[in-house]
Amino acid sequence: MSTFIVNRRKFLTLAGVAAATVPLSGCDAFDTLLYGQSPVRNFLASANSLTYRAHRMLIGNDTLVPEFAASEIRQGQRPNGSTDPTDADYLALKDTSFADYRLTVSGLVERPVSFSLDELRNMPARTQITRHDCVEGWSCIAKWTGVPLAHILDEAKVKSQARFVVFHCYDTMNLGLQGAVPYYESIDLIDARHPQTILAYGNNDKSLPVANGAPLRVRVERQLGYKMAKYIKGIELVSTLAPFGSGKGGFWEDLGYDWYGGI
Ligand SMILES: Nc1nc2c(c(=O)[nH]1)N[C@H]1C(S)=C(S)[C@@H](COP(=O)(O)O)O[C@H]1N2
Ligand SMILES: [Mo]
Repeated sequence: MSTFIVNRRKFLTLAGVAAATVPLSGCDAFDTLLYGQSPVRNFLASANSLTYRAHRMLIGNDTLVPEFAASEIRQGQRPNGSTDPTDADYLALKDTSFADYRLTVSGLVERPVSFSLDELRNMPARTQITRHDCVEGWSCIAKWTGVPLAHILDEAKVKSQARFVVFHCYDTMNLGLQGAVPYYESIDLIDARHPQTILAYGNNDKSLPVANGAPLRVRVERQLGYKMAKYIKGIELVSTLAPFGSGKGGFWEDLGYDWYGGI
């Protein structure tokens, strides 16, 4: 379990404290803002869906983000969030260099499947040098190699009712009184099928380091860093995000971030 550094942003400190103290403190300003039906919360929610719709209208579904030259990579990908999960199932896989790893594909698919790392590496691959933008205010240019998520979705044959891809991760985050909750994320099928959306097993010409999400992490290049789940255990095709976490579509979304982190 990775210790959740609650002070990563003032906003999140407040979210974390609110989450842990709701039953004790009743309702303070931040509880209301983040968890209640406040006008501010509703406005933020509608701004999120407005951003989503504006993006989807203004930017073509397959519009690519800029890619960079190798000379523009100045450093290794800066690790952030969980960087060394200590969850037992993850440690067991790491012990054998992920030889027994299998990516599972489940949910609304005709053909539930799972793939070993070798199988993933033998699929059509894409390499791209892109810029990662974290909400904390830093960016990093790095090279990523992986299999297009669209290819995996085609292998599994997505059912027509599916609307989102949920990424289940190995690492759990310690949220104080709430206990350990697994990191998870979700994207819609437009981002999932975008040509630059890959399940990456390579970073800067090496296999993906543990600090950056080994053995497999997603790159969703038109979104902010927190959308790009690391330590992926499996992906699930779903029609609603309600059953997962607190129902907002991701670990950080459940703490108040926008589900649509479009950039
Ligand atoms: N499973 C998992 N995925 C995660 C995180 C995490 O803590 N756990 N942190 C997110 C955040 S906020 C960022 S900025 C990126 C960091 O990726 P990096 O370590 O390769 O820079 O991973 C994202 N995906
Ligand atoms: Mo981030």
